[in-house]
Amino acid sequence: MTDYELLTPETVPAYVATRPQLSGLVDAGSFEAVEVGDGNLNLVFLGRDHDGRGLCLKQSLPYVRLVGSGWPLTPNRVAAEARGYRAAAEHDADLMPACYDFDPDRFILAVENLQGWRVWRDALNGGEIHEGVAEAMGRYVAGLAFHTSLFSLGPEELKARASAATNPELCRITEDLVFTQPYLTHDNNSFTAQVAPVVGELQDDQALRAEVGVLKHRFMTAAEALIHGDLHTGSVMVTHTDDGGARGKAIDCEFCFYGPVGFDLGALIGNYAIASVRAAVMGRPAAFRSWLAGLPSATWNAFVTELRALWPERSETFLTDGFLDAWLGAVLRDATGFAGCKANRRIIGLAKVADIESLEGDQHTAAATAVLRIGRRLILERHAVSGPGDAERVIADVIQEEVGS
Ligand code: SR1
Ligand code: MG
Repeated sequence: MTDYELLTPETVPAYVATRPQLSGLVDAGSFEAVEVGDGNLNLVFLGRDHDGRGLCLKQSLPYVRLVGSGWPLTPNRVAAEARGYRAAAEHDADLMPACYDFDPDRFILAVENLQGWRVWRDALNGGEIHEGVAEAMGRYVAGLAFHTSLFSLGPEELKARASAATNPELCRITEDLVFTQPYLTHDNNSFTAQVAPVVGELQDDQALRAEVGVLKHRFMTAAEALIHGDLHTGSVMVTHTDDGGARGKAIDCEFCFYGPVGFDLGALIGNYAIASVRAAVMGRPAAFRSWLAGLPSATWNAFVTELRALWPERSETFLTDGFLDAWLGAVLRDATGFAGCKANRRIIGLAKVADIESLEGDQHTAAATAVLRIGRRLILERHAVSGPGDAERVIADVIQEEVGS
């Protein structure tokens, strides 16, 4: 039971008719919607009117959809998501869908219906190349990092924004599912008997535990900028363009809060690693695998290029070019470690990914083992990285060792 009305495909048209921001965009009378939510948390409706004009409505349930009403969760997370959309629209409207409406009473967000676009994870799992999307995500992270941080905001404004953007319930999910539970025996964990010895090694490794603690502490205390907070490849939509290129947009920013900038980059890199492992195990064509192998550099280099381009516009001029170099080094080390944590959690903890779960038998064991070995090395070796190529080498080396190609 909820104390607000949940949408159904049948009630969406009447709802659209009551919202002035939406009834001007589509014809509510002919609007038809279907529920397509396949994520872990929310209801998602995609619909179109008789002229093909579309909308996407996302409504928060008062609990975690993946688990059910036994795990209550604030539906007001949709307010965090609205904040994330607004922040992106202020500086680069092209890297997220347009956001049309936010209903704080029924916890509904209305955004652009990306008709014909696909979830990037599904495209990667299908062996599809979308050129330029990894770069677009690097620019997206850089834009947020620059425009919502001390680089652009005065000290009072920065603190006011960080304080308004606290998102404790969603952060707690990440703290537990990404940083804590995978390294302990926990009811939320699940893995096959074949993978259990590798999980055991990870959970017994005290050096690793200390480093994961350092990363968890950074996640919980480093309020550098507004970050997306859950920027895995399932939070990116992709499409091909008529000229043979591709586009990408970030979605699903309900986990956003003021955190370490490297966390979003790490989420991407960790999921690129998972995609690379899957591609190796499945024996995908060399061209696809080599494109995948270069995604960490593609995202990182685009992030750095965009940030350096914005840097002369910074308002905090006490921060020198030397500071920027030092900060980028720290972000790279954070991103590498967070990538490892994001990889490990998808094998050990709650909320797995189709990349690995759709594999069976020996393929599944080889892939899960490789992801965990990559995750461990990225966490432990992050202090020595000097560029994204170091993470790429770890991923390639482990794939060679565990998959043999
Ligand atoms: C209980 S929520 C599980 C996961 O879904 C979201 O996409 C986040 O990744 C979260 O950790
Ligand atoms: Mg999500």
